[in-house]
Amino acid sequence: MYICFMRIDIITVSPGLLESPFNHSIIQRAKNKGLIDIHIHDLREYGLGNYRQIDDTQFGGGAGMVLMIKPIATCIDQLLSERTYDEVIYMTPDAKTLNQSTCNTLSLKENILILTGHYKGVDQRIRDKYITKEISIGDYVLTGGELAAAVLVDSVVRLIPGVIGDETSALTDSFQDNLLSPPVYTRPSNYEGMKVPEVLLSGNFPKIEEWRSDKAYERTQQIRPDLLND
Ligand code: 6GU
Repeated sequence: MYICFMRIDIITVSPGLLESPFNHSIIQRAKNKGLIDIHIHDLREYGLGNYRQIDDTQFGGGAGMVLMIKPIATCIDQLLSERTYDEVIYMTPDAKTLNQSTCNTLSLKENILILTGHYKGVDQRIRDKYITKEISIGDYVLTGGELAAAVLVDSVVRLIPGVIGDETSALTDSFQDNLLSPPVYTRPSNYEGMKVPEVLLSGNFPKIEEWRSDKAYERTQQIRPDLLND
């Protein structure tokens, strides 16, 4: 039995965007196994007045709506009154980029709260008061933080023991050693004259390891030389 258990709460204005990623494949299986527990909170339910208002125009002028303090604060305060969170994360393009090292660290946490933004983002005071970590998933802009949150959750959850079938596979991923993965092959060993490298068929495992490590280094040198300098 695995003793590991992680609870993830996500605050969003578009719960529907998170349905599919968390209800299929490996993440769903992790939920069914009781390894993780994901709770989605619809910010609209904390909206103000009859129209359940959650956003407003920004002070100082400019296009785009900003998510207001009150609905988010009410939602976060309620969650904080129920349990302690190891991290309160805000998904936003104006943050440090997610990498494997951050995923590894987060996979060891028990309770994580994720806030996703929309429109122009959230009132800065929410970030100042509640957020312990801000994460972007890359140097491009998405319509909202939901898909980024799905990426974050997927990359973290798969590292929890028991989530992926093959215990060692998460540790031999690309990036775990700052190297890209070497090429992989399966049957047939000869496809229309395109042959699998001989060494992989040799059964000589030290040689195979050496070949893989050489190829990983070669590939990294070619495609992501920046990783070798980190
Ligand atoms: Cl976390 N949010 C949005 N809206 N766009 C992004 C992002 C996050 N990361 C990269 N682009």
